[in-house]
Amino acid sequence: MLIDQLKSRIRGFVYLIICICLVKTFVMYKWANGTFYTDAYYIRRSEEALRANQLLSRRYMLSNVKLSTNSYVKHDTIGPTQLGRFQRENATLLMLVRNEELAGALRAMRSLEDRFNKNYHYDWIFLNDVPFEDIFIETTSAMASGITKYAVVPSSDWSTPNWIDQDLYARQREYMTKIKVLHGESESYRNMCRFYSGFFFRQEVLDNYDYYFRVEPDVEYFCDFSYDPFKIMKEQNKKYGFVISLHEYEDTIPTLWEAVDEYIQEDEGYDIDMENNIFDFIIQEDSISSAKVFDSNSDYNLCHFWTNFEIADLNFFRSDKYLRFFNYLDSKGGFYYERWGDAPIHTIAASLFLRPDEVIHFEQIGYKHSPYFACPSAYSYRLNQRCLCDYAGTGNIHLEAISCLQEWWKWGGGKTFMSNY
Ligand SMILES: Nc1nc2c(ncn2[C@@H]2O[C@H](COP(=O)(O)OP(=O)(O)O)[C@@H](O)[C@H]2O)c(=O)[nH]1
Ligand SMILES: [Mg+2]
Repeated sequence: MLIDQLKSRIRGFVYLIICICLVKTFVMYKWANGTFYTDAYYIRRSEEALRANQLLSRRYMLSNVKLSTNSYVKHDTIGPTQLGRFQRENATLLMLVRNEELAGALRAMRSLEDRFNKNYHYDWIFLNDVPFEDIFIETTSAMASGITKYAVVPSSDWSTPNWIDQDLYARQREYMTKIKVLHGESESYRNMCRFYSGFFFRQEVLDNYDYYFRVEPDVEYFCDFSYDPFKIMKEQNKKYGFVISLHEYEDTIPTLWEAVDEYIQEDEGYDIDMENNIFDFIIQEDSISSAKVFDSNSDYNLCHFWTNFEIADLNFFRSDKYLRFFNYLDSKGGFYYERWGDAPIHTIAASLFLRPDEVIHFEQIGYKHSPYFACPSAYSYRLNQRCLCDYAGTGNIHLEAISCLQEWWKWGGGKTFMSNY
């Protein structure tokens, strides 16, 4: 009897040991395979991680909007409530483009759609000097979240006027090629620059719009937009908006300033209000730092807004002031005999006819047009808006001597801080 009891105890003990060993093996196996943790454990850990990173979380930051300490844009115009999905201004996205640039056009569209337009569905307008191919129309329409429109530029807006001396024009192109001016030989590039200087805003397809946003193939927008730039333009009565400003190659505009100077004299203050305009931003006198690196042979310091990004009030370009100015410059033939770009033309016009507060530097928009880019300087903003740019990387225009942002801060619209509002 006693022996039976003893046997049963020993058996029980052995079973217990076996059970302990089995559990231990199971636990060690799970541990070794990383499957030991339970769902509850993971949930707890992720909650901890979430709490620890709340300061960096997008939702948290958006609900406590403080985008940048350096913003020009008023605090109350930014934020999720302003992403009012379908509230649009009377505006369009605009791309002048060639059929063969389709891939780059789609890349640029995708970037702008993902970062901005998917929330607004602004129309896209495509212009070309020849008809668009079906594949172009089909694929860009598919990429757009808004309506797409396509128009061919009339040849009268895209050709040398009959008063241009063709022999002189040919000799000048040859000369510009010889001295290695970028696009020095190109006739189409000159047509494009003249078109963007004096004709794009007169295209019928743009007639019913007030604002436009110029887009070029292969550009990239680095950050989620934190506001609708068209809304800012409208609410703050801005006529012209830029992201990058830099110095122009003087070889492309050797006599431009001479013509501008003549125009200013002839105007005698009729259109140009020297007391209130932004003239100081573009003149050499008293220019600071970087301008000295890019010394100019005229009073023009060569600063211009880089017009491959441009958001503007079309009515500024449609105005008699602007048209008079353009016609005067056009009559000099410099778009063809030299290679005047639309960027210095737009910039000089804005500096002559607008007040500093009518031009806005969109410093929150991350943007790249090779070889330069602009990347918002505030780290918190870059996190918040999921920016894909390397602020310290090569090509950040604001870290390069060629930039004119310092001139803009000092002589143009200045630098306004959020705390100033
Ligand atoms: N349809 C058309 N578009 C052009 C032509 N030349 C330039 N463009 C467009 O005009 C814009 C500026 O031209 P681009 O070559 O990018 O000049 P860059 O930015 O100064 O190097 C881009 O949107 C081009 O697609 C042309 O001959 N025909
Ligand atoms: Mg370009």
